[in-house]
Amino acid sequence: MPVPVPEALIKFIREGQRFIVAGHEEPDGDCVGSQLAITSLLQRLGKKAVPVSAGPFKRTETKPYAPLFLPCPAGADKEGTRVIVMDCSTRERVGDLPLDGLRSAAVDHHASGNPWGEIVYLDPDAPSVTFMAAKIFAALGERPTTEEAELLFFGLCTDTGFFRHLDERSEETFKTAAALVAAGANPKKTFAAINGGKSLNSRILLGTILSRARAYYGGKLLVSGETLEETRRFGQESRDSDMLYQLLQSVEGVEAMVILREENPEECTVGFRSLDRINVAAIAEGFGGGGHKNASGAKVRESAAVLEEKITAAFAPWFT
Ligand SMILES: [Mn+2]
Repeated sequence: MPVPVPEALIKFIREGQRFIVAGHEEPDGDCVGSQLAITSLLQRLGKKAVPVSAGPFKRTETKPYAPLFLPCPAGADKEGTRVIVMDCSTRERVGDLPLDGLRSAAVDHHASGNPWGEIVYLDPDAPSVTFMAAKIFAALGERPTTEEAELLFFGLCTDTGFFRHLDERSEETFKTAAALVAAGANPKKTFAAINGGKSLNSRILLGTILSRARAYYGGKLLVSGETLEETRRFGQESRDSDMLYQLLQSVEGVEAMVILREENPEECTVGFRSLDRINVAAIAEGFGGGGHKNASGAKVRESAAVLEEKITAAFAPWFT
């Protein structure tokens, strides 16, 4: 069962007059959708609300929303301003925004981390924060407008991989999806917004990364990566890891996947995915990261070659 919206959060929203709605840096569709839908709701309730983001808006589907966000809170008057932080597992992930010292509430669904806020609405089983935001709408007795429903649906589809990551325990998620469609969200349009509009170079990059995939543990673990040189050549525009994981997870017998991206010669960001039983959040935590059971990440000061050895070794207990 979903975690109920805390009474304290409803009170926090009802009693506040000015809000800053924050999210994590490098926002994804769930972050953008939940921030903008909650901002819109607060404004409809007669409150002042602004969405802020440290950016950058790297993903194709989030770019159109970038101009709606402020880089930092407007005005110097912080007295009485409250912060709601969406989809963000730690204070660090909010990025370099001057929000400390303000009363704050966090809405998050990450299994690991330490959400920042005096009120924490945490539901690690929630498919997305937009799903939780839809619960906040309901708890306030509000039905989403068409635009708000589109934003919430956009986030729900992003985090569930358009419902591909859901299992038989997801009746609530589909009920929420149905309610959002009833309120005007258009699945076909959302699918195109999330999956279309990519550059040809980004597709060539996908092929390049795929062509180098290495199999471990008899093919149960697949590892590949993106070099600095490739980032320079193909750019970061319209990168989409979701498609990369989708292609890798369609390989027969695979149980987990790892993508290593060189940020510089001594540092990599690592993405972990698993199909089912393997808890990649626990593995990511071993490298200073975190996330969800089936999807997690870490940033590690280590060369890609050394890191690949260490990471593949960390999977050993799952395959023996
Ligand atoms: Mn999310």
